Amino acid sequence: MFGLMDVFLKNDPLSLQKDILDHVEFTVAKSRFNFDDFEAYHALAHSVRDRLIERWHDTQIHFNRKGPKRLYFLSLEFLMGRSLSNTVINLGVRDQFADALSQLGFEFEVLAEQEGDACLGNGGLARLSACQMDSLATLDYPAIGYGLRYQYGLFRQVILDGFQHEQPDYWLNFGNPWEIERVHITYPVKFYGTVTDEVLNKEKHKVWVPGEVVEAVAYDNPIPGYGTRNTIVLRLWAAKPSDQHNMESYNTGDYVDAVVNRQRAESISSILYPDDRSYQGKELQLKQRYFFVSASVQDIIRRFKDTHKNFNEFPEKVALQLNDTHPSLAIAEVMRVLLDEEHLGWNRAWDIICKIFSYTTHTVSSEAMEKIPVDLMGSLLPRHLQIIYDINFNFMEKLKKMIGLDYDRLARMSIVEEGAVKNIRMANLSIICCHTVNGVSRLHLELLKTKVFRDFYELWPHKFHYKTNGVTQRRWIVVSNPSLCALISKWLGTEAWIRDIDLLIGLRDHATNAELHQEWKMELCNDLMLVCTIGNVQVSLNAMFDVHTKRIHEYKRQLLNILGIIHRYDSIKNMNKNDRKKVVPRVCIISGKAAPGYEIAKKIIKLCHVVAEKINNDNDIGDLLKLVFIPDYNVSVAELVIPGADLSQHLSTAGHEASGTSSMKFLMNGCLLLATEDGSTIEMIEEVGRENMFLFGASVNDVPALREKGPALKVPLQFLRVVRMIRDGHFGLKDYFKSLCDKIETGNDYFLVGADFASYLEAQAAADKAFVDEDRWTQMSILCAAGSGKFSSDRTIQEYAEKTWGIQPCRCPS
Ligand code: DL6
Repeated sequence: MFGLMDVFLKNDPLSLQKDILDHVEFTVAKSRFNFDDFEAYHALAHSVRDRLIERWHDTQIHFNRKGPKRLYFLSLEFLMGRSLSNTVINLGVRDQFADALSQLGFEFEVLAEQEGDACLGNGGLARLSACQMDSLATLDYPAIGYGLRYQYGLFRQVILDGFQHEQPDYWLNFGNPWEIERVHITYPVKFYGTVTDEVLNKEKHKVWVPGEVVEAVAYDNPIPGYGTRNTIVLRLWAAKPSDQHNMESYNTGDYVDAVVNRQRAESISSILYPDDRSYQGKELQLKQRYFFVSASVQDIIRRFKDTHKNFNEFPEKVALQLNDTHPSLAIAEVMRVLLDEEHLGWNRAWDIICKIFSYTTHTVSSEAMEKIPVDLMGSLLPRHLQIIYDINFNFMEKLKKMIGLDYDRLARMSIVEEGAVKNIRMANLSIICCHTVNGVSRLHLELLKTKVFRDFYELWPHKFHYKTNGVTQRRWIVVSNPSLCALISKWLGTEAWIRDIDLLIGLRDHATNAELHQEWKMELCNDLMLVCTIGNVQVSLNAMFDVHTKRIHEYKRQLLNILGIIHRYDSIKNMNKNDRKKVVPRVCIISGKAAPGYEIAKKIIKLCHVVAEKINNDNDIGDLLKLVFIPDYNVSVAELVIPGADLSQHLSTAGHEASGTSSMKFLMNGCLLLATEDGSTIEMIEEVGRENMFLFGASVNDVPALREKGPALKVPLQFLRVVRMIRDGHFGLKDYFKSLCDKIETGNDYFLVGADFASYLEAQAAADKAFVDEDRWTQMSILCAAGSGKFSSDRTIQEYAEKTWGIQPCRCPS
């Protein structure tokens, strides 16, 4: 008999080869004597998955035995990227699999390239969720992630003649070996209908009679921890037609229409909305949110009730984290279940709500906060609207007693926004019902306290906290930069930093060591992968690789970068031969997607292309300057680009980036940062020292005064000159770019591109100067990596676990 934790699956070369070939034969259904790379990848992925499932089952059994408090992490977006390399590294079987494959005549890295990216998210928030899942597993926390299994992930960006076009990402086309469909784990999700009163045991209860029911089916994606047997799960919901409802239409004889209508249910989980900052209040978008929330809440309550007879212990066993307001309907849903299905009564239900929910906001502006039109909510979720009104009524009554009849403030703090269109403010709902509200950097919390949520902060200062974001070193060093990983382990004398990132600080002791410098420089020169990614633009390997990758947004100021590049080009053109010899060759790389409806962002992409066309084809300047736009930025592209970057740019207008996480990945990889003092950059200055960064621009305190100056704001001549070049058609399409230039005209320049231009050029000049001093640059680079430990998601998650969720590690025996 096997006992718990006995390992079924062996990892010796013969066992692994047999497993892979078995999967070729029986899962992929190809002959084991004849299969290609793609088929080999699938067989390999299934062999790895078997090992994941084994550990996941053991972890579940262990959690069930121990019965710890669990974290339920609700997020509408997870940007997971590829799974294979990360999984084998976390399971500790990468080399074993690579050996087994090589004996079968395949190369691990080649097969890994066969995998497509899982892009079930837009940007920062979504990739953060993926990093946090990795840390939750690694740190042995009993957690489950919940989200939506979109059939179409974030659109693919295709560039045609320099313009962005969007194409659907039907990522499941070739199957997804990393998920397990749980046909038996399904829940009905209700929409529309009416609410009636019913008397049960002499008490009045509300009964929601739905107009439509859709089935939620679970797809489980196991997430392995590193250096532990613990494997947790990301459970994604897919919509399927339900058999519970609409039988009427079959009976009326319209069979074909009835089937077609059923199929429509699947559209709920079909597409990820591609806007990263705006909620459009569309019916389908609201349906998606409620669909994933309702299925998750049913799953959570079912799990709790498996082992508990009543709800007394619910807050001791359940922590629910809202990743921004997208899942905030969960508040009304748990309340509804406790009131209408469990019949707990308002006071008990409310007491539970206030103890279990926490909320993290990822936004800095009040305008970007999510609002749902009351009419829409009332028609789709009639019972939830009633509950939200009741929560609001109670809150308003309490508030009046606390602050008096200050009607302006009461109106601002109300969950219901009055106006031509009445809205439900999801952020207000979240703050009122959650025990903790977290920002994602120290500066972000300051902005929440003083601006965005000021009224609430003054009422409940104890609720407001911050947990500076972090990223996982497993993905962003170990997987994506194996040579740097080996170098760090060699110099620290241990691989323990992969689980205990604080050890990275030990690199400081060697920051001036000539031998390390030599090896580190070799590592920094390792730009080949990046060069391959660039494609057909010829570049010099001696150049500085200067990278700016993130969603295209006015506040992220890719425009400032492009204007700086035009200035550099113009300056080189006007230099004599001798001066040109002193120029540091640059390869400028920009990459990122613009939201499909964001016209100005799309113009920025086109501008980048026309400028690149001009510069890259100008033989007069040769290798001194190149500009490349890498299309379709995603996690896999980031894994190639980040290790090869020398300098990375983070140019947000101060006060606009809640945290920023790509900067953390670059920093860990020893890439120097050219940045404004915004979001988490401020904390990076404390960790690595101002002298090891290239900082520029207005501080968050300067920004309002600069904006107020309007047309009187001074901008440098160089700025006027480069804008004039675009206006005059130096790069073509002058009419097309007119609106872009108008946006940065003095008096109109909300994001202060002109105001920060001189200081930006100074920081760029400082970067050039530092780059030619190889020893200085190398030392700065080592110190950046050494000081990056704070920005691991392990630290973030530990802070959340201890200070917000109140959960403990629960380690599965090995
Ligand atoms: O917290 C993760 C990430 C931050 O690092 C970025 O600064 C912030 O812009 C981003 N926000 C979003 C917007 N989503 N919403 N809501 O992705 O979050």
